[in-house]
Amino acid sequence: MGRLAVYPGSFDPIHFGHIDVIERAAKLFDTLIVAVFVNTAKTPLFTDTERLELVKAATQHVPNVVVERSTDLLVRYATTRGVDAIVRGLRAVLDFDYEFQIALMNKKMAPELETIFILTGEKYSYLSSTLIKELASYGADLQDLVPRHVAMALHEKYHRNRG
Ligand code: COD
Repeated sequence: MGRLAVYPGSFDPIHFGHIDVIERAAKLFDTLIVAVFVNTAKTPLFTDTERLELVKAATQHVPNVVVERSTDLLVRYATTRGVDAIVRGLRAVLDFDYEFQIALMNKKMAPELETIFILTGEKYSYLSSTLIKELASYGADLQDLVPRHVAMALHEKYHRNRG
């Protein structure tokens, strides 16, 4: 069946930093599932259906990527799907504490499941969905940060009722 990995996230919305991790992780596995999950610590701007569609459109150029959505616990989802590894991206030291904590908790719950960290592409290290949403709310130019369809979806969310 080949090696299967899952790259889980909120993807609210997906940006070039995520896409870079996806393209690189897809080279390491036979199939990479990009899974849109619920992060209970965050209130999303986009619904899960919207996030799923934005991720699908942003990854259609990578042939061995499939996009799914789940409201389950990550390790339960991964175990049910027969996943070999969880892929996470690391931007900076700032990400490390959070990622380390999640990885250890997941390891405790499913010891056979490995977490693999992919370092951010240098030119994307400053990118975060949070920052992008803030910029979008001010109508800033997003062309170096997100694909065009994501920029349009952001514009629609923040500026629908204004001229
Ligand atoms: N460069 C590289 N990587 C990046 C960049 C960038 N510029 N920006 C973000 N990333 C990485 C993040 O570090 C992360 O690894 C991944 O991309 C996705 O990021 P986000 O922000 O979209 O997703 P998160 O961190 O909100 O995802 C958290 C989950 C949804 C995976 C988590 O909450 C989860 O597993 N939820 C399911 C329920 C569950 O199992 N909870 C228990 C967890 S112990």
